[in-house]
Amino acid sequence: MIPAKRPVGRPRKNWDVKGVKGVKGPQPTQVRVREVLDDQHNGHLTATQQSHSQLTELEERVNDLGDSWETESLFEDVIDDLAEEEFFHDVDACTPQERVRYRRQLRETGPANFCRATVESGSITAKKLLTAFGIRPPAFLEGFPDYSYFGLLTLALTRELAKRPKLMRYNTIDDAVDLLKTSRNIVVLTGAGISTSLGIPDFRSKENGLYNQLEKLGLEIDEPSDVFHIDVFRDRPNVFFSVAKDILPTTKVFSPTHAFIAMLQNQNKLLTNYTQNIDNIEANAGISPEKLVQCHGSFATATCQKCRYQVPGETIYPDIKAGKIPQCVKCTIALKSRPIKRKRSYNKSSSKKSRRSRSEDDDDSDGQYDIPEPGVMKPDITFFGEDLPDKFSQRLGKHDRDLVDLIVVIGTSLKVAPVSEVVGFLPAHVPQIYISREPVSHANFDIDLLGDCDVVVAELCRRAGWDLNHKMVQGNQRPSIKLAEGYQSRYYFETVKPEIRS
Ligand code: CNA
Repeated sequence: MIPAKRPVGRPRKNWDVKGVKGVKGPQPTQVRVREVLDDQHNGHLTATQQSHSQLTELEERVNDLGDSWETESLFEDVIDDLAEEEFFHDVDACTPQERVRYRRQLRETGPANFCRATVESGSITAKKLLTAFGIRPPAFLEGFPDYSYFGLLTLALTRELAKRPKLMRYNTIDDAVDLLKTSRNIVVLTGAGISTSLGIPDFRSKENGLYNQLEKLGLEIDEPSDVFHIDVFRDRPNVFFSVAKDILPTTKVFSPTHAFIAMLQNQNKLLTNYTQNIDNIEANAGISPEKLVQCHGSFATATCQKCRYQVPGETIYPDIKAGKIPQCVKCTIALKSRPIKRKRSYNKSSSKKSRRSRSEDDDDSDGQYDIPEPGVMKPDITFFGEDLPDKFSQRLGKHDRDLVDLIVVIGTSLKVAPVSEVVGFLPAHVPQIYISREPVSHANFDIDLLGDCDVVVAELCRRAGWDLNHKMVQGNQRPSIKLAEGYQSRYYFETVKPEIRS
């Protein structure tokens, strides 16, 4: 069965609990972690005995790494908020070189030997070692003894080992270019970042991302992703329609990155473009429907949530642009011919309706008459909590897995499952290139090309001798490129304005 779309690392929530906007301070899990640690701290063991028994426990835990992923539940809920693929300057952190060394040592020696050689030998604290794996020591553990960090460290090691190991023979930009030139079956996995240069905001970019904008709208939601959750849509479609106009595709243009993918297709190198985007801009660039999997559907069509009547997406664009909830025309016509019935009298027991049944109810609950309402038209995009189209898992598992010879991931934070799991699902020996503004901490790519994807793909094409003919790419464009400190396969690209010759 295809798993439903969900934000990575977030458990399904109880939607009946209403969130409080902008809640700050320790979350329930963090408070629980602190309680557990307080209990341990105030217990009968002396600090030395405690530390010794905890070290043995750490060794046991790491020997057990395969099973611990599911069971380290206390820290599991907080680890996503602590994991950042950047260096910490405000805490005692490992240097970039130490990070690379520790990560390699973990893979080469195995987790038990690794713990013996590091925390157990006293050469480094668990607190500092966390930073080698991109985990910021959490504020709620501050002041506790070092063994308090063991649970988190175990999870950090588990996460690291669960990642696909990097292929050490691919490191440079020219390696990336050679891979593009020699590969015949490229899987390109794209996200919202490939459309931001066209003015369509992504979700998570700090300044312009949609999630950042939501705070200003004052919506009653727990988390920004709730705007796109099917349960919230069924209950309060206005939440989605209050932001839908911002991601509505209104343009027939496409970005240089879309043009790059179309170019790979025209060179018979594109196996499949898995896009998480719903803007359908791939069509504008000429990417063929046979080569395209719109993992999260698109605005191209819309369906009535009551009678399942489907219309071309553009039919409901005027309502979306006006911030209105589009209603089904078929239901409207059918309902006009139905007689209006008088309601049953109020009955306490029948007032306890489920959330679901309330949302589908026809009743005008304030009035005396049963006034039926037409269904809400939902664009056929996959909301959180909904299954992905069958084509996603069928093409991936039954077709692409055996054929793919290069994976290129562009403009996605890889924070939405199950698409985020594609890179781990495809064979680990197939080279992987990541192109986006920021690195990710939960996957290991062979080469990271960081910066504006339009700039990166233009440079790759220039080096490959391919003509990426697009008006947003200047012929004499040359980015400035820097190797990231401590890495041999991570590059930062910065746009350099082309020289204007008089
Ligand atoms: P995301 O989590 O917002 O990640 C986007 C990533 O792209 C971030 O890491 C950005 O740093 C990066 N990025 C942004 N602009 C650029 C750029 N110009 N060059 C390089 N990198 C850039 O979005 P994801 O796609 O990872 O998440 C999947 C969601 C987003 C899907 O469910 C989509 O439906 C949804 N979405 C789609 C669109 C669209 O169709 N255009 C827009 C907004 C959201």
